[in-house]
This record gives sequence, C-alpha cells and structure tokens, in this order.
Amino acid sequence: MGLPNSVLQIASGIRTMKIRGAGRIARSAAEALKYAALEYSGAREVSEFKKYMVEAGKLLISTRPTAVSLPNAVVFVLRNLRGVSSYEEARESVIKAADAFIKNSEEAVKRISEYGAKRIKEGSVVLTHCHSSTAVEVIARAYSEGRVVKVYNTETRPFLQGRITFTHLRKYGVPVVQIPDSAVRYIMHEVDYVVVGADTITSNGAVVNKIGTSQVALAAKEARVRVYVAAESYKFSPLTLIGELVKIEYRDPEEVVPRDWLDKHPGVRVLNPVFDVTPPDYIDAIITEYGVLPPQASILILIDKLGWTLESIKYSENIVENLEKTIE
Ligand code: RUB
Repeated sequence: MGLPNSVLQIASGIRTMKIRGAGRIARSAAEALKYAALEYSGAREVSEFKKYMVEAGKLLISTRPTAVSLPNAVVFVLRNLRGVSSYEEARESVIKAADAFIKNSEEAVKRISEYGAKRIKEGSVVLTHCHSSTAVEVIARAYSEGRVVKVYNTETRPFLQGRITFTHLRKYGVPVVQIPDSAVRYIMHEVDYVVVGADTITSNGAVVNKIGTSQVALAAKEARVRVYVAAESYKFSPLTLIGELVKIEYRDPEEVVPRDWLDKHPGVRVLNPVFDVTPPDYIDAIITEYGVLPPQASILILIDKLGWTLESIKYSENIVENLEKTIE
C-alpha cells in the first residue's frame, strides 16, 4: 500500500519549508510516522508493517539534508520496532514512541529556556539570527524575568526567517529591532549576548545553523560578546563521531535572486548554501535540556546521555539506505 496523504503532506511541507526549524521538523516527522501507523491498512504482518514504516521514514529523511534532528527523530520512533513480534505490538510501539518524542522535545525546549534565561544578566541586549524557536523561548523567558531590554534580529537572507522571529518575539512583548544581516558587525558593540539555535551539532562541538551564523559568531568573538547556542539533545549528530561530515543544503538560486533577473543574465551563477558551520572556539556554551555545556562536551551528550556507541552508530550509517537494519 502507498503512504497516506497525511504523511505525504508533512513530507512536502518540510521539503518546501512550510514546516521549518530543526525542532519543528523533527516533531512533525514523528507526527507523520504516528499518522502512518494509525492509517496503515495493509496486511497485519510485522514484516509488511516494518517495510511500510521504513518507506515512510526514508521519505521523511529525504526531505532536507542538514538538520540531524530529522533522522534522529525517525530513528527514535522506529528503533523499538527491533524485536517486536506482532503487528499490534509494532503499531503500538510506533505510536507510543512518536508521542514520547514530541513530549520530550517540548519539555526539552522548556528546560532549555529556564537554563538559558539564567545565563543572561539583567538589562541585556541580545542578538539572534534566523528563526530558532528554542532561541526565541530562551529570549522570551529572559525578557519575562527582566533580563532582556532589547533584541536585534537579523532578517536572514534569502528566506527571511528573521521576520518570523520578529513576530514571535513581539507576541511575547519583547522589544525587537530588525536589522539586515550585513549590519551585524556594525551593531555588535551594543550587544551583550548572541543567542542562536542549531540544526546539527557535531561530536567536536561545531554548530551547524542557518547560513550567516558563523559570521555572527565571528563578529561576536571580535567584540567579546558571548555566544550561546540553544539546542535540544536530538540536534547532536551520532554519525559525526565516526567521521561523517554534515551535508550542507544548497537551495534554489531563485530564493536569492528573482527568476526574471536570472533570465536577463544567462550563464550567471548564484549559490544558495543555507547552513554554515561555527567552530567550537566561537561558542561560549551550548544550552541543552541536560544542562549548560562547553561545546567540547558534545561527545558526552552523544555517549552518556543518548547512549550511542560506535557499534550502534554503524546501524545508522547511510541512514536512508540502511533504515531497515536499524529496525530489523
Ligand atoms: C532554521 C534554523 C534554526 C534551527 C534551530 O533553518 O537554522 O536556527 O533550525 O531552530 P530553516 P529550532 O529555516 O532553513 O529550517 O530551535 O526551532 O529547532
């Protein structure tokens, strides 16, 4: 049987960025797998059901390449299919794991906002880049505790996610000033803290986030402004522990320049890389639900908290091709 519409719609929503931001992408993927299980109408056999869930998982993982929260969510939801003996047990396990992932994720963001807010001193000016719902929660909480007096938010070319950040922070009543990305260094002398989110964090503590984050961090370091990354533990990448590089997504040049301009300039090359890598030296702390950590402690999250071992990571190598192995 084919995948139900609910799953196809979520996959297309992630691909087209109607659903975006690493946390929301992960929760939506978990939700899609739950719908897949609920709407399964094929043969009541474990092997058939597993095949179908793998197809759903692969489709979801293929939608965007960079945020590790997406494959991490899929593996979290499907990994308990290992060892199930009946169709009913298998279906129940997917539904339960999806609910658990979403609940854990929401609780993680709440805890991060508590820990993160405490790191911001009273009367501070904060700068944020792109739209990270986790960073927004930290800033909003810090504002409600009287710690933040103003936020600069970058518009975040070319997709302009900064406008979403602006609207969300305004909803919380936070005074926000939007600036073009190119004004970051100019404004940095007024800023006390940079708070951003993450799509993927590597085992050596490098942070992959929206393109421009590394420039923001560079300007912050020069101005001796602290940089905090607010990120749930499912943004840490197990595969980086065995040397895999994080794939940086390149999107359509039309997000950067309009089609008619491209047509008027045949042969012009426009690049649209949408994430970049900030090395650990440019990050003061990563704020996770497990506490406030130096980036160099990322490995502890992967091994101590998430329980990855080099052996178990092998199961998720080439995750799209090998999803079956993860659950067989
Ligand atoms: C969004 C982005 C966000 C992270 C973290 O990129 O880079 O900073 O995903 O967000 P895009 P959150 O818009 O291309 O998905 O904290 O909400 O998970």
